[in-house]
Amino acid sequence: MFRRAFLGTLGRTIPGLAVGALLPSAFSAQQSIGKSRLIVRSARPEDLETPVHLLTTWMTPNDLFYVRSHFYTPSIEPGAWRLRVDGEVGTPLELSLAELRSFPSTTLVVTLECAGNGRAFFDPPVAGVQWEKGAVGTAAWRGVRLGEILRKAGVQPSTRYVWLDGADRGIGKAPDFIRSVPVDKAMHPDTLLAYEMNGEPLPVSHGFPLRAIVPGWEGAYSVKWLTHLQASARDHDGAFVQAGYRYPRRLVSPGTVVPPADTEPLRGMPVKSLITAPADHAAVGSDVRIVGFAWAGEREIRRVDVSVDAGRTWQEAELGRDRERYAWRQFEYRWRPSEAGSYVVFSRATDEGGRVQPIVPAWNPAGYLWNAVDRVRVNVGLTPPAVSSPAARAGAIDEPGASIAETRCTVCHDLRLIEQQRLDVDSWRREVDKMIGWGAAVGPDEKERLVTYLAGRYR
Ligand code: HEC
Ligand SMILES: Nc1nc2c(c(=O)[nH]1)N[C@H]1C(S)=C(S)[C@@H](COP(=O)(O)O)O[C@H]1N2
Ligand SMILES: [Mo]
Repeated sequence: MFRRAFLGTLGRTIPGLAVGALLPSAFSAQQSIGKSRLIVRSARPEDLETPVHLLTTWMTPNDLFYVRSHFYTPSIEPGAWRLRVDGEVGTPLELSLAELRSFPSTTLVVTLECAGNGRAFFDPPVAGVQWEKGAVGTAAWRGVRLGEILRKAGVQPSTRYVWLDGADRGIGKAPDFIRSVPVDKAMHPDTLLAYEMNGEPLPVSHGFPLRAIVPGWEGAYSVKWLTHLQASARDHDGAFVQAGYRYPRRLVSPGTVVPPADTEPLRGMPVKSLITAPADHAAVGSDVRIVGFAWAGEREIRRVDVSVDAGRTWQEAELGRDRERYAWRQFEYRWRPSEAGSYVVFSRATDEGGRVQPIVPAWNPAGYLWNAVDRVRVNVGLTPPAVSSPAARAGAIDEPGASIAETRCTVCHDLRLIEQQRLDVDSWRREVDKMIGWGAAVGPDEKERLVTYLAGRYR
């Protein structure tokens, strides 16, 4: 039946007071120890995905929780760390960790999901970390209400947004990661400044010593390594507010380049479900537990339906007892197949507002909010043919092109960030231009050769 994790046994202890003394490299090495079962989309910066078959409990242990960091993980000395609160406030504040911990605390179980979770499934492919299904997890976050700190600072009625900034800095000339939360959501009693995750101090990868938790909204609102809150009468004008985390206002043809003016910021999250067992291509017997999770941002899950015949008929799954407003709900459907064969199993969630998962999610240029009806193929009493791994990518391996990529493109990050993309020439040219803008030293004579090489090799 449904299994629940015990708070006390989750994750690993992070020696919060000692970490500040370590060098940044030692830091990341220490972090990856506990995360060894995750899929490395990039080691530097750290983008780690949870294999979905490991999501067996309602609460995700810290060492299995996905990590999404745009830039290098900052090293913070907790004794010297302060949170600045200023802008449209009567009394600017500078709070130490001890001062923050002296406010009344609140604990909420919240599912956090990256807006780009499922990006790998969009067609045509889009640039970005190629997350499959596991950039999502659920934890108990303990901290102080953001609204309480803002009130303490005497937040002014002129405030319409609260800007959140963390200690990480853009690599090269890449812009700083700053996010802007509309004041109603910032003042909502469920929006937290969290210093604990599943009963432990925040792990470094998850934002030690303090992060925002903006429940029911895509993960990028939950800014890690917080150092600065600024109340403002206007929205922030940085790239992570005006260009990133935005969605086309209208349905666009796949492949369209959409100017920022035709987009709006992502706010809540769509309805979604995920089958965690059986695994895709698993061999199963005659009594199968089909289990997974369903979530819908700020909304509750009303039901989950499962199909074991590729969508011809649907049966309602049982929902787990563990429930919290912003947390996913486990589902289970007991299936007793009577005939051997290869079956396609679907899960489809419906939320309290009647929203249902689509078969085909809307394509969008950044590959956000993938929420298709989930599916796995399973084999009942058959020995399936070995699934051949995708053929090595075709395309000329142009040696000079490869050496340009080696020398120019791995200065700031893992080559994996490049190898996982599947882009055409125009999309690769846009990526290379973006990287040149951020400081990649690609000579004018090198650029087209590099673009041709990348588009031939990684498409
Ligand atoms: C000055 C530092 C720097 C250099 C040099 C650099 N990149 Fe990047 N690149 C970044 C950063 C920072 C990210 C991660 C951004 C994020 O996660 O939001 C990134 C991410 C990427 C991604 C993932 C998609 C995306 O846009 O986030 C691709 C693809 C990529 N780089 C390609 C390249 C190529 C090709 C080169 C060589 C021409 C290159 N990079 C050189 C800084 C750099
Ligand atoms: N300072 C900072 N906060 C950040 C990020 C970041 O790169 N820098 N990534 C955001 C994104 S895109 C997501 S999905 C979540 C991921 O949180 P996690 O790494 O704890 O899973 O953190 C958000 N907070
Ligand atoms: Mo994200």
